[in-house]
This record gives sequence, C-alpha cells and structure tokens, in this order.
Amino acid sequence: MPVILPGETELYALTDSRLSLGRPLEEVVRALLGAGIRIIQYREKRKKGGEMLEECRLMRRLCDEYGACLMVDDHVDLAMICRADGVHIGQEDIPLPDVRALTGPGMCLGLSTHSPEQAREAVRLGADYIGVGPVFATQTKEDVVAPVGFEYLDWVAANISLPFVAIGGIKEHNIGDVARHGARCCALVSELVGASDIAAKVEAVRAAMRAGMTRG
Ligand code: TZP
Ligand code: MG
Repeated sequence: MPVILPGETELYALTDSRLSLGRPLEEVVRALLGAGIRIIQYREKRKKGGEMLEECRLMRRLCDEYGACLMVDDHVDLAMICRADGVHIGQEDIPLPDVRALTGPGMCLGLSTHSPEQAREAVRLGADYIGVGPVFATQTKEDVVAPVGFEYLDWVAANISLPFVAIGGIKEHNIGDVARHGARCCALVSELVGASDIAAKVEAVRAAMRAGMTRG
C-alpha cells in the first residue's frame, strides 16, 4: 500500500483512548476509516508496550482493510514491528536521523515543529512531512508548547515545500480558518474520537474545511 503523504486536502485522525467516550479502539477506528479517513495515527501516552503493540497490530489490520495509512506516535519499535507506514516524532523524541537509521528510507517520518527554525531543520534532516502547531490552545496534549497561531502556519504555507499538517485545537468551527491559512491537511484528536457520532462529525468537519478553502 503506498504511503499517503499528507499533501492533499485531508483529515488526519489521531487516537486517544482517554477521549473516546469509553468505546473500544476497534469501534472508534472503524468509524473513522468508514467515514473515509485515510491517515490515522496511533497515539497513546500511558499504556504498556505490550498493549500498545496489540493495538497497533489491530490498527494495521483495519488500515489494510480500508486502504489507509497507519502512523505511530513516538514509538519507532512498535511502528516497525507492526509494519506501520510511518512514525511521527516530536522535538524532544529520538532525533529524526536516528529514527531514520532504524527504519530505512521506506518509512514516512513526520516531525512536529513550532517555529520557522524547526521547520527548516526538519527539511534539512529529511522529514517527509512536518506537523505545524499547536495552532490553537488544546487540553489534549500534556506539556504542550504555547499556541503558534496563524502566523507560523502562514509562514510554513509560504516557505516550506514539504507536506505539512496543522494540529492543535482544530474543530469543526475553526477548521475553515485553518484551511484559509493554507492548511491542506489537518490533524484532529478530541473533535473526532470524542464525537458521539464519529461519521457525522467527520462529514461536518470535512465540509467546513472545504467551505473555508473556497471562502475569500
Ligand atoms: N500535537 C500538538 S497539539 C496536539 C498534538 C498531538 C493535540 C491536539 O489535540 P486536539 O484534541 O485536536 O486539540
Ligand atoms: Mg512525541
């Protein structure tokens, strides 16, 4: 399955069992994939390795079934064992060149960035895409850096040729603005996995993103 790089208009969903209204991972992921999400990241911060591996394997099966791209947050070992399509790392995680040395060239590596300097460095290091954010304040991520607002997003849209993914506090009501500031791929956690009707929420968020892109 070819890796879908977040370069086109796309929603990128991240899992979080603590925000999923008590529903099992399979139910949440099937709802996301059934609604047409084609990039999904396994992101769990407080689980043991064995449980995370089982969950990554489950997500690999589901993503294969729906033809979707599976990314794993932080854990290059889990990503390699479960044959994920890629790994997403942050500024304080194992450095990108070391992750690349383990994965080889075939895996998609995403790197979170919060400033122009970090974006330029991500390009230099050979990231396949960058995360841009947090655009807005969010409760979802612990020890999150201050929101970067639209200023950094505008800068990335104008200056970086790598695919980029806007993230942080993105919701149905503000994704149109994020799209108008140049984001063609937006990553959402609480808005999607925390929705009581995930399929309806994906549809509404997608429509709001499209509307933002066609508005002035
Ligand atoms: N990285 C920057 S903000 C964030 C991550 C993983 C969390 C975004 O979560 P939400 O619920 O979409 O604000
Ligand atoms: Mg990380």
